[in-house]
Amino acid sequence: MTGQLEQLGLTEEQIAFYRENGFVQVDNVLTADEIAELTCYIEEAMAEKGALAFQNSEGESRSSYYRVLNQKVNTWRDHAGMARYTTHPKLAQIALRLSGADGIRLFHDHALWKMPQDSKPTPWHQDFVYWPMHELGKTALSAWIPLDDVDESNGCMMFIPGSHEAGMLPGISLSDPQDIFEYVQGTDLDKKKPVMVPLRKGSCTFHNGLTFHYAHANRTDNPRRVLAIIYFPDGTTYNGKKHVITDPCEFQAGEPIQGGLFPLLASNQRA
Ligand SMILES: O=C(O)CCC(=O)C(=O)O
Repeated sequence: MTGQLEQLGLTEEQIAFYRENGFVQVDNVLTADEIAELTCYIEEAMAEKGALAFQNSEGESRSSYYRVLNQKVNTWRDHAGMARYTTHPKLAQIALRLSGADGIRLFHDHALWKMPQDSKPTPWHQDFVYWPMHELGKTALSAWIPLDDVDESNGCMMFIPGSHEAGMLPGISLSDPQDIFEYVQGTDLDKKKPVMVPLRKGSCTFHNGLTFHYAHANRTDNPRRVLAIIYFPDGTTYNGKKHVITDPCEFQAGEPIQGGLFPLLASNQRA
């Protein structure tokens, strides 16, 4: 087991840290060559028309959402190079180990650009509340992979340690945010100090879908470019909620989210 973890560049301590705090930093997860190739691919994907996008630069450049994020979803379905990185076995294996699930499926990827000038922070929020998943999915998690070095000046992330234990709180509007801390007033979480995680390119963070997280505004002259990949435990069922990723599949509530659009990327059977 330790040998397998070593190959992934992961330690038992990192797994324990993730389980306790709901996030973890993993250094050197991709090589410099991989980052260079991925950067080329993701730039192509962002420039393509037709990929499923929540927001893009056409006609929405002044929208309040765009000041937080310029986002393109499921780049992997339209770009074979992106598919290689979104389904990268090392990333999926790390997600499997951190989550403790028996198998891990892809929910979706998204390119997350925080544009320069007039940039707003990504407010404190949880992710799971937006995902159309039943309970089992509560170990669902994201890999957040910057393609540029990130720090406080261009949109690195912050996390509240242990906040994944708070359970699911109401959703937060990213463009007109409520204060998530209002929901945990008087609890220990209210007093927990955020942990800022600057990263060198090639490194990444993983965070649980319930962990409170935030990203600084981008005060530099260049876009902050990130590939985020969302994974969920095999066997997770659809909860019937409308969602841009699952709506076209016409799942019935209670059905497992599975099939070729949600591929099994890693499992204990295949490890
Ligand atoms: O990149 C950002 O600004 C926010 C990312 C985020 O909220 C996420 O990956 O869940």
